[in-house]
Order: sequence, then C-alpha cells, then structure tokens
Amino acid sequence: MSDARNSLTAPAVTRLADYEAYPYRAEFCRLKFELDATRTLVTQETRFVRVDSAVSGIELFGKNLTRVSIKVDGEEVTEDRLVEIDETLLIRSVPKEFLLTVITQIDPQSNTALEGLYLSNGMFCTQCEAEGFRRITYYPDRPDVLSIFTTTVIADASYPVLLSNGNPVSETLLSDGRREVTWHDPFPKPCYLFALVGGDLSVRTDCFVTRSGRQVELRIYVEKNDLNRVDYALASLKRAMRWDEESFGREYDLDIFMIVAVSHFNMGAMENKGLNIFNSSCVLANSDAATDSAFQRIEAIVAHEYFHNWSGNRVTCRDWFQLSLKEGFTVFRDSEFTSDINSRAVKRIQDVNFLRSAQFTEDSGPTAHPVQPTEYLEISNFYTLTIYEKGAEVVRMIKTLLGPSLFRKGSDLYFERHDGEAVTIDDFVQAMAAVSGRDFTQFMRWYRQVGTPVLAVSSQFDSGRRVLNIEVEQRPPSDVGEGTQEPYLIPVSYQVFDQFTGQILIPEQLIELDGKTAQLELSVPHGDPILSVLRGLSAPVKLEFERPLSELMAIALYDDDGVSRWDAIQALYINAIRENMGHSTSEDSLETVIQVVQGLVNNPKTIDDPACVAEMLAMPQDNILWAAMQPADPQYILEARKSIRTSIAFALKELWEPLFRAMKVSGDYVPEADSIGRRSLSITALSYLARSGNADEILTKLFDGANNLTERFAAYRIARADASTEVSELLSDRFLELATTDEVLDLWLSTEAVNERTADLNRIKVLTEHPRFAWTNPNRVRAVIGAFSARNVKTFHSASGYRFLANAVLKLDSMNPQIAARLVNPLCQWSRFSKDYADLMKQELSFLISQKLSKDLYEIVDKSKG
Ligand code: B3K
Ligand code: ZN
Repeated sequence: MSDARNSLTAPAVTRLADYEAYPYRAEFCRLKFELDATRTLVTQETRFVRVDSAVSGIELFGKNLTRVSIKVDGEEVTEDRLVEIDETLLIRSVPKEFLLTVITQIDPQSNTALEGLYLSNGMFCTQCEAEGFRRITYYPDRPDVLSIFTTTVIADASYPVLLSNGNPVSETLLSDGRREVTWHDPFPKPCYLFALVGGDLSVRTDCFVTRSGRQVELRIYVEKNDLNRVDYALASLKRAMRWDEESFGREYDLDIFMIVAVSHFNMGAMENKGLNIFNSSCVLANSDAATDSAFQRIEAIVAHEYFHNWSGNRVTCRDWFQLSLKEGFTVFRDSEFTSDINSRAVKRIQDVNFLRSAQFTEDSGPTAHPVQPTEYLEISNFYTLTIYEKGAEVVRMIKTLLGPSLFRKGSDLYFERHDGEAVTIDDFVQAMAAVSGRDFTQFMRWYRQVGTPVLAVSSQFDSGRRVLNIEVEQRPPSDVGEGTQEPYLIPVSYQVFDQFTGQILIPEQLIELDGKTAQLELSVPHGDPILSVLRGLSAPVKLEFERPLSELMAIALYDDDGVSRWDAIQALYINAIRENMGHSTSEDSLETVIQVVQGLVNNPKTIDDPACVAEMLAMPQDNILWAAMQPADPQYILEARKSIRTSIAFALKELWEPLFRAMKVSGDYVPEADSIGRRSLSITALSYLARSGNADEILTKLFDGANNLTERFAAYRIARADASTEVSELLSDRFLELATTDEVLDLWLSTEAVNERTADLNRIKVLTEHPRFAWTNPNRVRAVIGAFSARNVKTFHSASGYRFLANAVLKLDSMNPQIAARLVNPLCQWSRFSKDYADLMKQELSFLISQKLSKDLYEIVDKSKG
C-alpha cells in the first residue's frame, strides 16, 4: 500500500507528444459511497461507448485500491481478462457499448497523502486533482474524459452532513438507521472535479441572485465552533460572483454553491464543481483571528476557486500539459478582481515582487519548465509558479497586445466555442487570434520556451538635436545559451517624463519587440527627459538598464507607474547592500536610499497612498539579493542587509514615531484596502522605530490596546526582532495565549521558527514537539519546517540546518509525498550559493537520492542533485 519507490527503478515519464484521445465516451457515472473510516465501499457504474474502433479493451487507472468486484454488463470479469500494471488496469475485449460496475474498498483513515478520500479531524473529504480519483475507484482518470455524475453517499448518524457535486436530489433514512443522500451534477466534468464531504459540520447560508435573476443558495460548511469566522469568505464570494458577471460575462450555473473548510489540506483550495473544498486557513477569518494579509488572501482564493467554475470547469484541460490553460488564466482573473476592488498599483507591485523573487528563481533553477511543459514523472510537481504566475503574465501580455475590448471578445469566444469541452492552450490563443486577426505564432514561444529572457535597455539624450535615442535588445535566458531559443514577442511599454518636475513629456506607448533589437528616436522638444520603461512589468523579463543614481532617484520619486518606482527603490537598496559588502562601484548608494525614503515619507502624497509607500519601504527579499550577488554567501548578505536597515532606521530616527502615529488607524477594524494600507505603513514605521531605539513601551501598548490581530501580531513580531529580551519573551507568550485557533497558532509557530535571536535548531525541534504540532497536518509543517528553511537564513544555511531539513523531508515523504516534494526546494537551490554552502546542500541531496523515495520527491531530487 505504500507510495515509496526505490530510486533505482526509474519511474515512467508521461509525454505531451504521446497524447492520444481516449477511445471511449463515458455517458454517465453513478457512484455510491458507503462511508466507513477504515473500510469505505465504493460502487461505480459507468456507461462506456467506444469511439475508436481500433481498440477492443479498455484501460482504467487505479491506485492503492482493494478490488472487490468488476463487472461488464452485470457479468463478473474473470481474472484472465484483467491486466494490472502499476496504476493501469486493462480489461480485455469489452463490447462496443457496455455498463461497467466496479466495487472497491478503500481506507480513508490511513490516507495521510491527503489525495483521494481521506479523513480530516473526523470529517470525510476528497482531493482528486490531479490524479486522486484513481485512489477511489478504477476509472479513466484523465481530464479529457467528461461524464455526468450522480453520487449517493450513505453514512451513519455521526456524519449528518453528506455532500457531493451539483444539486441535491433525494435524502432517505435507511432501515438500519443510516442516511442515504443523492446528488446530481448536470454538467459533464472530468473526475478530477469530483468531490465528496461527510461530517458533523456547521453551515452558514446566504443567497445570490444572478444577473439573469436566478436564485443561488450559498453555503459555507465549517467544523463546529468556526461559524464566527465565515462572514468574510461569504462576502468575498458574493463580490467575486458579481465581478465575474460584470467583467467576464460569466454567470453561475447550479442552484447551490458550497464551500467546505477542512484542516488537513495539501494546498490552498480546490475548485470541485459546486463544492469547493478549502484549506481552513483560506476561509476562516475575523478581526481577532486573522491578519490583514490573511483577509486579503482569503478574498483572492475564494474568488480564484469561484472563477474556475468557467475557466477550468465549464471549459477544462485536455491533458495536464495544458494545466496553465486553467491556472494561468484564473490567476490572471483573480488578480484583475483584486486590482478592481482594491488598489491596482499595490496589487501589481505585490505580483511583480512575487514573480521576480519566486518564479524567476524557479525559472533559472533545476526544476525550470515551460508554461506548457512537455514531460513529467509526477504531475503534482507541476503545480508551480511557472504554470500559475508566469502563465498569468502570458495572459496579461495577450490583453496588453489586444487591448481590453478585443481581449474580452476573445474570452467570450473561447467560453462559447468550448463550453463543455476539454481543450488546449492553443484553443485559448486561437480564440484571441480569431477576434483580433493577429498572428500568434511567435507569441506561442512564451508557452513553449523555458526560462526568463533578458531585456537590455539603454537611452541617451542628444541635447543638441533634442532627441532621446533608445535601444532595446532581448537575450535568451542566460542559462539556456545563445542560439538555443527563438526571439520572443515582447510588449515593452514606455513613457518619458521630466527628471526634475515629473511632468510627462511623452505619454505611455508600446513597442512590440519581435526581433533581437529595436532602436527608437524620440523627439523631445523641451524638458530634461528620463525614460520609464517596461512599465508595470509589461513582460515577464529581467530588465537590464544601467542608470546613474540620480536617475533612479528621479524614477523613485516622480514616476507615475508604481512598479517602476518600486523597482527603482529596490535597485537603490541593492546598490547600498552591495556597497556595504564592498562590491559597489558607486559611493553614495546608502545616502541616496536615505534621501529617497525621506522624500517618500515627507511627501504629502504619501497620505494618499500609504500601501504603495509601505511596499517601497520594504527591503528586497533574500531571493532577490542572492540573485543580484551570484554566487551568494547567505550569511554575509544577511549581515549586510541588516546593517543597511539599521543605517536607514538611525538616519531617519526622528521620522518613525510621527509616521507610526499619523498612519495608525483608529475606530472599528475593517479589512478594507484603505485602512489595510495605513496599518501596513504604520507597522513598517514601527519596525524601523524599534530598530533605531527602545520601543518596548510602544510595542506593549500596541499589543494590549489593539482591536485586531494585525496590530497585535505586528507588535509581537517586531518585539521578537528588536525589543528587549523581556518584552520579546512576554509578547511571544501572550501571543501564544491568544492562539486558540489553528491559524493563529501557525502565525506563532512560523514567527518563532524564523526568529533569528532564538530559533536555533534546538528551538525548531522543540516547536515540532509542541502538543498542537502534527507531522500529518501540512499547515503545521509549513509553519515550522517551511518557514524555517525559507526564512531563517541564520540557522538554516549551515551544515546542520541542511541536515535537519533533509531528515524532515524524508520523514514527511512516507506520509505525504506532495508536501515532501515541496519542502525539499530550498536544498535544490544549491547552484545559487557559494561553494561551501553548495557542497553541503548537494551532500544532503545525495543522501536523499540514496533512500527509498516517493515518485514526487524522487523527481525533484533527481533533477536537482547536480
Ligand atoms: N486546482 C487546484 C490545485 C490542485 C493541486 C493538486 N495537487 C487549486 C487551484 O489552483 O485553484
Ligand atoms: Zn487554480
């Protein structure tokens, strides 16, 4: 029953080039579940109709199943007609049309992989994407086999809530006291969208009237005691439903839409048709138990899963190589939603920051792959930042090239043409081509080529002719080598403004760079022109543009594009850190940063856009610094970064307290963009204040007086970093006392795990021994092990830190391979670090590859081991 494999036996590769349509149609699928913690019986009846006369048998998938019975048209299939190899089961010579009846027995309680049907805190729930359905029954578990599902769930009285996809059909009390509930989903779907829930749950209901006047019942199910934390998710859902009607013309299609929150979940959430299943951390929130960022994440994820109802469910993927068809498009849709209802500039800065720090890293590392990959061992490993975030950037570029109105027409055409079908990325782009008449041949390279291209820009002003000469050049990603890639079509947006007044001299334009280089001569009749380029990150490329400090400063202070301003400030921080390490050519980087920060804080406009200013005051993340200083010495960079932060804090010592007070929000707590922005800037000011002197009293007062978790958490976190030992310990204990919910506990665990002053390896170990920690709960594991290895540079980047992670990963692999394969990532980044660190990391990867590993972990370690 184990998923483990010896790494010596090479697992089978699945290739896009080998795609073949399934030779049968599945006309309907009737499922019956008799729920039992260790012996659930699943009966499946599916009607198959052959569509390819060249075959005579039928191939199904199954994993870890106990086969009870397999019948074709009511006749038991004899063993000699069955061939089971790994996850495939072949039934030889079946009729052209037939009813397949399969009975399997499964053990939800021992399912710690959290794929298929499992138990979470006593609640039955499912996760079938990508290949979890094969852990329930033998079935064509592939996204291009769509069927109409009817599901009957039978359970005893301890599971009063029994749910599945679609609309409820009937409910009966059986003679043995068990209840039988049947659901029917009228929309054809692949089995990865199947879901079932059984438990003793509380529910909050509401109603939504669609634009065509249909009533939809909304229900959020949670574990008992959690009902006081569902209002925000419900309100977010309604906002998302309205927005999708207005912005994409998409209306909801069933009578009920349900969300269920579960404690044990591998990812954020899952878009099962009509029955979304969520990680409880992505649903539950109130002012005492969620921070501003948790509220924002909940709103975005609720929207994302809801948007999948069209981009993913009504129109689905032909095969898993098309994953970005639904994920890239849906991330694009949820980021537009967030931008429309909050601040577009802030959302874009956050997205660009995430893309650059995390996706660019993936794109240049051992697991890099195109947005449309061509092969995989384990599809679960391909739910990546490239599929999601870069995929969204590619859709965004299509919108930039087409403009909003043609883009909307293209999206309408795509949904209309392919409703009820399983399609490809090409089909999506074809719809965009059809409405615009544009040729997307070159553009498709964004889907097929791997890595992040470089865009080198230079500009020179000829003051005699008053001409600004601009040159742009694209280069393939540095690690794929010249000549191995074809040029991309890169939309490069630019604007020219006056360096001293900020006045716009040439309004925003777009260059479509389709060759290697392009030159532009812009006539600028007056002013001191400065070029703002790749505005809003108009393409997911690495910009190389050497500018003097004075220009960076002008961009930082005057550019009207948030991303360009933020980017200029990031460049200034990086320069200052380099200078601190003795690597810089310029001398005044630190001075310039201080001037810019002072300029931002003193600018009266700051009051209008505190969230943006808070983003700009945040120093670059470790990943960004490591990429800028290759090969990186993480401990040395950490010290330099701290030193710059301390210098800024002291240089502007007088500013922090007034800024903290001016931005502090009073009155009732509301998790809305304006007050979130103000709180964010006030907290940033407070953290500089604590760095520049004793803030014990302010921190304690804030902790005690706050009416929300955001400020309490900030006070605790800042105290852990910079307060006296006494206050630091006090607020840590007090925060733990408040941690009555798992979500707040995770905040405490992760803050403790990354706290450099106290979190040595011994402390990390103690955290994993906390009575509420469990290796089988992915949220707890991410809070301790994930946070430690990604953010505790001091303790993690050492021989013993690497060894600790390798052992934790190995332990996890036997329980939950998906989580193990994700958590090993920091060790896979060895090539970015200086030799001593790299060698130690590689040593751990060699150790891992010599062990019995799951397919998931094997694929990642094998690619990364060097
Ligand atoms: N589609 C799911 C992800 C499933 C991951 C499977 N290992 C959630 C989402 O992207 O919306
Ligand atoms: Zn998604």
